[in-house]
Amino acid sequence: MKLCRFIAATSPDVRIGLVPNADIVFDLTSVGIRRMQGLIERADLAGELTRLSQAGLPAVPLDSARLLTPVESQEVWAAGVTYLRSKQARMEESEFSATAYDRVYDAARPEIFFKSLPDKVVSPGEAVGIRTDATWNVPEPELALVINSSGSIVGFTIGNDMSSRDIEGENLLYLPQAKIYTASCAVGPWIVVGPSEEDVRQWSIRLEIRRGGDVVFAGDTRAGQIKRPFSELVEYLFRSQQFPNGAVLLTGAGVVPPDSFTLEARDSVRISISGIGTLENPVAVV
Ligand code: DO4
Ligand code: MG
Repeated sequence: MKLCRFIAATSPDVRIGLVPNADIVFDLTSVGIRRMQGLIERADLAGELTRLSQAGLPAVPLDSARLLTPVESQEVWAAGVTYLRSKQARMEESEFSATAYDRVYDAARPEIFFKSLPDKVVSPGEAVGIRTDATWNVPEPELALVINSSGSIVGFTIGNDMSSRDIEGENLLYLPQAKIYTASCAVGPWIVVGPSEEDVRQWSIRLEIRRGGDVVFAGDTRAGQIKRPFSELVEYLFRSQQFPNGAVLLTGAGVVPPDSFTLEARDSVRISISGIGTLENPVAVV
């Protein structure tokens, strides 16, 4: 079952939707559900969504709905160096920081960093940004965990942790500038509720970058390559920190384009995760 935020063709209001199949979205706003927050906090969320899907609610065709990011009021955080590929790429990118990446991959404490305020998250179809002062920019295709205020994982979505590799590579202390800037984080298209971690680890993650009509990069990995259990990442995120609105945690990138590749304005970034769907965004200079 998939939960989304959307705008219908008939009105500019933001609605909460339930997507039971590839064709339609049930309008939960019709039964007074105007925010996801309350639903996400429910202990019986999957059961409640099943009940709502059988309640005969008004529906609109999915292809007529404009999907918004499912991030409503949660901070977005990100884990790093959770895949061997990420560790290798970053060690190659920076002699200066290589030891730090090598150490954090094996350390008990994971790398976790703040990524975005909810209001700054980019929706499907909106442009993600590349910085004017960066020369080496890449998308990072990441499985995202949707976590409620008690620290329980309630669903999964797709995140793009846009990154400026030349800034990150110059000095690790520049990481916030390489990672946090206008339109540097896209999340969507919806939240998949129900699967277990065991199921999710079977999912494939694909990154495709198009320029003009051509695919200029494509690469794949599996969520099963994430080194740490999801519960470990969430446990560290919630240590000595409260999230009254819940949180979204990107779980790291396992697909990294070759060092010769950098994004250009008007490229299109498509991230597909087999159990979720596709998050697609054009690229713009910000
Ligand atoms: O430490 C650099 C960032 C790591 C990251 O974003 C990732 O591995 O996905
Ligand atoms: Mg990342």
